[in-house]
Order: sequence, then C-alpha cells, then structure tokens
Amino acid sequence: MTINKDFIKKFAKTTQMGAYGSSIHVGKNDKIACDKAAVEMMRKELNKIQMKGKIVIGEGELDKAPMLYIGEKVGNNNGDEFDIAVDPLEGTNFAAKNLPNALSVLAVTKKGDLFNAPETYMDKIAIGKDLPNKLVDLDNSIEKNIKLLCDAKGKKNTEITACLLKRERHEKIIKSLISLNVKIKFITDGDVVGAMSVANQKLHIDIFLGIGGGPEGVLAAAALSCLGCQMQTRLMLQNEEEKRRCLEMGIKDFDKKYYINDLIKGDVIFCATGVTDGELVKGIKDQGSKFSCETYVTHKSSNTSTIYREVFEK
Ligand code: VTB
Repeated sequence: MTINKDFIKKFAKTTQMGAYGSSIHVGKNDKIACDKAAVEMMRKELNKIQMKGKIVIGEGELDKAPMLYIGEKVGNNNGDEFDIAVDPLEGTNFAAKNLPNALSVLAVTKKGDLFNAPETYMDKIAIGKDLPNKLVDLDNSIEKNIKLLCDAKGKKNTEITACLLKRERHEKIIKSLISLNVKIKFITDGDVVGAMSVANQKLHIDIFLGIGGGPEGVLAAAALSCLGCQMQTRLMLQNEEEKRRCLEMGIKDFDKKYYINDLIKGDVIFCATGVTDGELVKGIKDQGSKFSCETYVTHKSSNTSTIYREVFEK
C-alpha cells in the first residue's frame, strides 16, 4: 500500500507552517515559546488535511502535552488512515539561541507501518547507501565497525568521519574513535539531522553513532529508508517505569535490535522545513507580509528526494 504522491505537498505545508510559527520566536532564548508556536501551527495544518490521521510519535503523553500528543486524531476524519510522527521543533535550543539546524519535522506512513517509539533513549548506528547489507552492528566493538566500514569503502581510518552527539555517555565511544584516528563531527543537539548526514555526500560523514532520543531515531529512519541508507537501533530503557510503558505499548523484548524496515514498514513521506539555516535546508526568511522557506521532502514509493523553495503569505 503506497501513499498517494499528492499528499507530499500537504504534509510539507504542516512543517512549513510549524517552522514559520517557531521562527517568530527565534533568538529570544525562549525554548517553550519556539516549541509551542511550532506545535500550534503544525496541528492547525494537519487538521486541514483530508485523512484519518493518528499521532503515534508526538509531544508526549496526553497528561504532559495538550496538543499533538500520542494518540491524538488529526485530519478531517475522512479518507486514508495514516500514522504520523512529528517533531514540530527539532532542536529547541537551536531555535531559542538562533543557532543552525533547527527544523520542523514530520514523517507519515499508512496506518500500522510506523514504529511507536516510546519517549526513551535509543542507541543508533547509521551508514550511507551502496554498502553491504547489515554491514555494521550495535553489538560490534567500535574497532570492528570501523574496520568493516573501511574495508567496504576502501578507505583508511583517517579518511573516516563519525558524527555523534557530544554527551558524557559517549566518552567510551569517543576515546575509541580518537585512538583509531577517526575524525569526529560533534553535534550538540539535533540528532535527526545528525543521523541523516550519512545520506548527504557533501558532508562526508561515514557513520553516525550514539544514544539519542527514540522518537528522533524513528524520524531519521523515515528519511534514511527513502534514501537507501542503513540504520540499526535499540531502545535504552533507564528504569522500571520506562519498561512498564514499553510493555503497555506491546514491546516485550527490550533488547531487540530494530532495523529500518522494523521502524518503517512500508511507504513513507518525510518532510523537514528549516527554522534556522542548516546543513539540510535554509531557515525561514521574513519578507514582510510573506515568508520564504526551504523544505526537504522524501517519499519512498515515488522515489522523491528534493528541496522545495517556497514563499507563503503569513
Ligand atoms: C537528541 C537530539 C535532540 O535530545 O535526541 C537529544 O536530537 C537526546 O537527549 O535535539 P539528551 O539531550 O538528553 O542527550 C535533543 O537534544 C533535544 O530533544
């Protein structure tokens, strides 16, 4: 079952408006205002779409998030049934501080095709396209994964760049990479863009690794699944409460390694609009009564991977 191509523009509009909403508050050091505006604008656009949509990855549980909460029905309740993952503002810090790479992001599949990731951490490893299937593995040592990658790419360690979130929990990985002479590209937040960087040849990122948000992992997988890249993930549950939540969601094997096809089962549309300028797309530019924006879209079944540059009325 594929998603009709006509939906691309409609879903792109939701991240465009989300990004616009957030852009009004950029650089005011107010993460909450940036996020709230993105959520409100995106939700308004989602509800204009003719569909029976359900948020499966969103702002959190209903008791914590009044809008775009997990389980919320969106759309005009008529037409195709979709499961939707949203991150109305990925990189709240970036937007609040007017730093690069703040995005409004959404992924949509047919009902039942999107992994319902709990709000937990997730260990991730991603590599680009045209590499042997299942080349790297979360259970391999860093040394082994880098060796496999070097052999497959015909590169030396010194020619490899790994991207990861700068976090204390990554100290061991960082030490190993440094001792292997692999270059590291550190990111401070925004691991959707981080994981996606393996798909962008201009960035020269060979591997993305480390622990970030589970919802962000599924969003990155949506994009990478359209681009023929590889990703493997595993939930990293911190306490009994998270385990209980997983069981409630039907996840029984907490150590299961999920490949892209487990996270995104069928067709998918992925949209990301820039709030601030970034590696993937440029940010919102205010033009008086209008604004311009850039949106990266991928759609698996129509083999679409493009950037829309558009101007909208405010
Ligand atoms: C990442 C990143 C997000 O959270 O998932 C990260 O993509 C993981 O959490 O932009 P910690 O900050 O606790 O490491 C963000 O930085 C913020 O949601």
